[in-house]
Amino acid sequence: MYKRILIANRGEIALRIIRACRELGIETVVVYSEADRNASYLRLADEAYCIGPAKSVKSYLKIDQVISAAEVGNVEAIHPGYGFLSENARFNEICRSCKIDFIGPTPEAMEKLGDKNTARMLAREANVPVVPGSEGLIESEDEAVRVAHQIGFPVLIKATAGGGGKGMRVAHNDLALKTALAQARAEAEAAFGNAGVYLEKYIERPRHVEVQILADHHGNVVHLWERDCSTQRRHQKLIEESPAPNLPPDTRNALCEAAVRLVRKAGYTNAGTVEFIVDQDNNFYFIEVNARIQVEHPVTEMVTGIDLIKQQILIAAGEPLPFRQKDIRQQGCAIECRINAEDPDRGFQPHAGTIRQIFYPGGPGVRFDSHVYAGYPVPPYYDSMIGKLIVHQPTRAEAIACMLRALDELQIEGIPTTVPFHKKVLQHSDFVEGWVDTKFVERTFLAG
Ligand code: MV4
Repeated sequence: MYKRILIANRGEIALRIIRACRELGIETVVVYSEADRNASYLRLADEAYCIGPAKSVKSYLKIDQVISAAEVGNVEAIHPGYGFLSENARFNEICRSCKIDFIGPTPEAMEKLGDKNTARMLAREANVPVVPGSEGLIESEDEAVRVAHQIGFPVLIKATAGGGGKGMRVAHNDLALKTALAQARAEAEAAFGNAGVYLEKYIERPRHVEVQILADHHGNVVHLWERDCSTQRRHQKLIEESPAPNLPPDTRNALCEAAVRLVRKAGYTNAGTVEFIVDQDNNFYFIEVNARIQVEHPVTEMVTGIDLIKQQILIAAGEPLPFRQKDIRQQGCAIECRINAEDPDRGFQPHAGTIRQIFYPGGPGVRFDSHVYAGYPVPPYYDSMIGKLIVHQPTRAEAIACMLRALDELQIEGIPTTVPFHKKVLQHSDFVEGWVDTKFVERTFLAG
C-alpha cells in the first residue's frame, strides 16, 4: 500500500481525498495556488506546497509544478480529483515516466476513450447501443447529407474531441446541415485543435443516465449501478440521484451490463463513468466515458456503501477489488444538490465574495461535502461550486423530504447560492414524480 500520495486538486474534492487517505493511513501532500493559501483543508494534509498564482493555468494546470511538488514531497502516487489535469493523458504519461502512479486509468485507455469517435466505435464492437449515425468521422459534406437522409432529421453534429456538450450542433435540413458542419469543424479546430466530427440522430428530451464502474488490475470489472443527472442547465449538473427514477428494472440491468462490457473492451482500469442518454421509450444509447472520479460520486457511495475514493487508491496500488458484482446492492435513494456561489435570479451568474456565516445541516441521512467555513472568501478564479449536499433515505419521497429539510437548515450568509433554486425544483410536481429530462430546468424555470 502507498505510504504517501499527492493531491493535485483543490476545494471540496481535495478535502474528500484527504479524508479517504487519513482513514487508510496514507500521508498526504497537497498543492495549492496563492488564492487557496488559507484553505482550511491544507492543515489536514501532512505537507502543502504552493505551486503558483491564483489562475489555474499558472498553478493547478501546470504539469511541471505539480510533478516538482510530487518529487519534493516524495510521493508514490498522484490523485488528480476531477477537472484540472484529471483527464489529461499527457500528464498521466509524464507521471508514469517519473515513476509516480497516476490514480486513474492508463494514458492509453484515457486517450482511446477521450476521443468520442473511437469510444463510439469501441462501444459498437462491445455490442453497446450507440445513437444511429455516421459509421465514423464525417469526411465530406456529401457524406453528411447522405447519413442525415438515412437516419432522418434532426441530426446532431458532435466534435470527436468535444465532450460535456462542447462542439455540438443540431441541424433540421440539408442547408442547415451544410452550414452547421462547416461551423462545427471550425469551432472544434479552434477549441481542440481537432476538426473531426461525426453525426448522430438527435434524440429529443433525453434523460442523462450514467453508470459508475470500478475495474482493478486483475481483470475484475464491476458496476455500482446508475445515477440520473438530468436536472442540469447548460451542461452544468444541478441535482444528481441514484437510482434513476422511472427506469424499468430490465433497462437498468441492461444499461449497467453494457457499461461493464465497454470498460472490459477498452481495457479500462480504476473508477470511471459510462454516460448514456435514455429516450422517451427507455431506449438507451452510449454517449461518452468520463475517465475520472466525478463530482456526483457521493450518491453512488450512499446507495452502495462503497467508498469510491478509497477504492481508486487501492486499485492503483494493485489491490484486487474486495467485492463481486453480486455483493453490490443499490439500497434506498440518494440525492445530491450542488451548492454553487451563483445567483439563480441573475442567470446563475457566479458570485465571488466572503461567506459571513454558515450553518451546516446534519441529522440522519445527511452528508455535506464542503471545504468552506464562516469567513471563507469564495475566489473568483475557479468553479463556483462551494459544496455538495447529499441525503440518503429508504425511498425517493423520503429523500426529497430530507433534502428540503437539510436545505432549510443550510444557512449561508454573504453570497447568493443555488439553495433557493433547489428548493423550488424539489417541490415541482415533475421532479417529485421523477419525470425529468435534460430540458426540464430550462423549460420549467427559465423560459421567457
Ligand atoms: C445527445 C443529445 C441528443 N441526441 N446526443 C450533451 C453532452 C454530451 N455528453 C452529450 N450530450 C447530448 N447528446 C444525441 N444524439 C443530447 C445531449 C444533451 C445532454 C446530454 C446529457 C446531459 C445534458 C444534455 C443537455 C443537452 C443535450
